[in-house]
Amino acid sequence: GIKDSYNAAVRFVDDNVKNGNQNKIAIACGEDELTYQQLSHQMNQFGNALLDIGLEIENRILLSLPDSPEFVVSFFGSVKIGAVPIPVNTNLQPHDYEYFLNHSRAKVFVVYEELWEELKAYKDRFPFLKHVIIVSDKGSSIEELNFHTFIAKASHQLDESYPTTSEDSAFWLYSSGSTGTPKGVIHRQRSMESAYYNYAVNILNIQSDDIAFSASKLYFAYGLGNGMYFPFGSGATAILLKDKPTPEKVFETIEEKKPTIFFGVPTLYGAMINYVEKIGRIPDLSSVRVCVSAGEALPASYVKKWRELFNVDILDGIGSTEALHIFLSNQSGQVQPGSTGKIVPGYNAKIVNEDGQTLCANEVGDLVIKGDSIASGYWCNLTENYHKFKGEWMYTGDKYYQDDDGYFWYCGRSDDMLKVGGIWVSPIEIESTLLQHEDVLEVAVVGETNTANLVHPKAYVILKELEKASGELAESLKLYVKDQLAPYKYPREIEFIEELPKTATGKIQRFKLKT
Ligand code: 3SK
Repeated sequence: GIKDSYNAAVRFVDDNVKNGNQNKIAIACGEDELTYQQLSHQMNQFGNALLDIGLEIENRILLSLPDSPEFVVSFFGSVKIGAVPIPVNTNLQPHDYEYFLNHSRAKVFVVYEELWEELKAYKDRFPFLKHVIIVSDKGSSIEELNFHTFIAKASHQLDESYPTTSEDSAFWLYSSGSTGTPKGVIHRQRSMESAYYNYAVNILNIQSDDIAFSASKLYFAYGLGNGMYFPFGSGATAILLKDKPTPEKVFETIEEKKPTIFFGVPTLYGAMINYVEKIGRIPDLSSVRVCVSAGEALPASYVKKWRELFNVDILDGIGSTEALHIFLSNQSGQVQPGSTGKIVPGYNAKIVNEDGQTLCANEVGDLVIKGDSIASGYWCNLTENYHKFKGEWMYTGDKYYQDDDGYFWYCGRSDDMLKVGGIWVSPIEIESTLLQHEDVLEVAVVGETNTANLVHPKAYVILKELEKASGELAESLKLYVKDQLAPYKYPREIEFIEELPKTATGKIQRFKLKT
């Protein structure tokens, strides 16, 4: 028989039903609420419906859905039968989805209607895709593909003994690389349990009466834990927000739904602080016992201001898609503003030099970590696997030092990647887009830090005809990128220059452009 039988959908959904939480609200999303019992039924229906169309263990399913019950049902319905869901960003360009569908060879695509309306013209370019399941708010006219029609006829009983083990692939997430082609990060059935225990239990002390609200979307590794398997792990409630998390919408949701744990990223905390100053009223955050930030380093000024406004700590931490969730974090009562805190119990960390030797306190080097939530590897990418995973240790790609008290201090990336609003952005992808513009001869993109210490992409551009340089052209170059890439990637600043710093072999020295 199969040793170590384990299924994450059974653990995070069905076990709540078995343990007496069946009538508890698992998901609150706008007006909709789903109990654990209802979630389990719909998850089983989705799993059965997949089996009905011939899906098998290890088949991949791409998900591009807003935060919603349908996201959770599709995710765990797939995991339950051993199929592998791959949540992806909902705001990308057709060529990005073409890449995901073809690189993963997903057989099923669960997608919201407006996006499919845009993508269906390119259907011929997705040779592996066999079934498209549409989630529609409007009641889609394409009956046979409608999500709710798809699951309606299926049974809500699904045998729990489906033969997955803790080592089986459970889901993938795509992580952007500096070459611009995202890597498929493979996570195992047991990864969520490990990240849940290490961070949500050890750091947040999450309990069944907690209500979790993540402004970061479920398709990010950060949001997936915050808004789904952290609350489910302890039988708590997840609040899901379908819309864009503007400061106004986020405050409105907090005041209405009264979460006890709130998760955001530094740019959102900054925007929320500005919003409060603008409206001249302090929103009621008294339900929130702890706030969390990750994605990029949280400016110390935000931690202090937030405490003044709302009398609650923001715990800053750092994680990665490959580690699945946060592995360095501040802890309640021991917040060290500006630092990323200490190692999360359950992980090990060390700072090493180029030869892999451990460095002493206060010396800057590469942060490497180990722990059970770390991915089993990248899909079909031997070279990147060699660089990232060395035995049990994973290279985070971040430069750090650890002070005498054990706190970790972030010193930048080991590569040229930028984090903008918590999302990785490849300078090379922006550069290749700008290079397609008829007026652009050469270009280099770097991260520019603003007064609050947050990063945005800035492009240094050499024009074919120098005299064309103008504010108007700069604006039209920004729009040019916005039209071709996901909108968050456009350069917020453009500077026209006459020469780029280069090595003797002609490589652009981006670090020399950083101010
Ligand atoms: O960016 C981060 O710090 C992060 C945190 C948790 C999970 C995933 C990521 C990328």
